[in-house]
Amino acid sequence: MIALALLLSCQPQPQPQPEAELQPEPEVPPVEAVAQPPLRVWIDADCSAGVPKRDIDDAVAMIQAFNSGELDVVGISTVFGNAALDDTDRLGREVTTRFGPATLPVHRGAAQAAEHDTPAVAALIAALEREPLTILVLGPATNIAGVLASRPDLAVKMTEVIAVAGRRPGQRFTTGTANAKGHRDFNFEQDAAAFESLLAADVPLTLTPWEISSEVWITDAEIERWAAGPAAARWLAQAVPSWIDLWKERFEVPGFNPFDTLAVGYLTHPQLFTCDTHPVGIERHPNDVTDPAMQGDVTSPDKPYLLVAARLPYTRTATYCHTVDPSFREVLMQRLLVEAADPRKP
Ligand SMILES: [Ca+2]
Repeated sequence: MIALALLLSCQPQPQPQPEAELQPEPEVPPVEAVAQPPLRVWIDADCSAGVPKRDIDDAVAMIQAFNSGELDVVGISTVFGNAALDDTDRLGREVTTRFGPATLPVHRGAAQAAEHDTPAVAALIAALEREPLTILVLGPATNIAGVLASRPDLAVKMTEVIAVAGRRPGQRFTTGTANAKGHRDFNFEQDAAAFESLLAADVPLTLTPWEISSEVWITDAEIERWAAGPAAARWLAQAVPSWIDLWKERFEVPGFNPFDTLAVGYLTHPQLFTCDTHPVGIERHPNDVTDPAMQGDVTSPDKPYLLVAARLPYTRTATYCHTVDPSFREVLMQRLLVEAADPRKP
């Protein structure tokens, strides 16, 4: 500051000019907003839309991503989870072929936990060798763990991994008043070792867990708008009935939480998300299963939990997104109801 003051004091003072010599001020062209280039992302998904009573959210999230100009989806990999791999692979291809970019490749991944020798792992390795990528993990993290197992050096090419998993210590995933039994942390529990390797690799990890998606509801009113919308939304509307019926019957709620769409929304509309970065770790605690139909294995006295909290004793951290602005549902709807950006698509 002192140097600047000295410099100014040494500048010659401007002399007053005769009025006739004054030139009109040149017009300053308006500053145009510079659009960010789209974020290059890889989507790993367990798409089960249309399989009776199985989740539709992967398909919703994929279409949401395809219709988001903020994102450039460069690859899709499929993984077991919401349904068997034969179904998730077939449906991942169908959604991509119908509604994704024309040349977007789909790669078959793991059929079970710890299966790493797959075309999906090879393709993701090749993609990361070419460029850094943001990775959306919408199912079990098995395929990503496969990359890290054979090519740990590629962790630095993972710009950010966004996974649909995690919880606060002691938190139960309950829906409605009829569901005291709660859900399991499905993606995490399908392959806890995969998440262990994600934590060990120290890739930037963001979680859009059950807590945040439980704030967003897709009800009959939204599905009626899908049914009257463009081809992708109509396809979702014909696939969703048995899924929403399951929620109505089982949990006595009028709709369902579109889990995986929060991961995509975190990338496209971060201003709507409230997230905190806290220590993250995997701990074994008593099994919270009370209903095997809802929560899986009842035989083990304990099970692993992916936990995030300020008070946990870990140096490894993750960004945990817990609150989303209520406007997110309409943001999501607009992404599903927009006409396909690719004119080659219906
Ligand atoms: Ca999923």
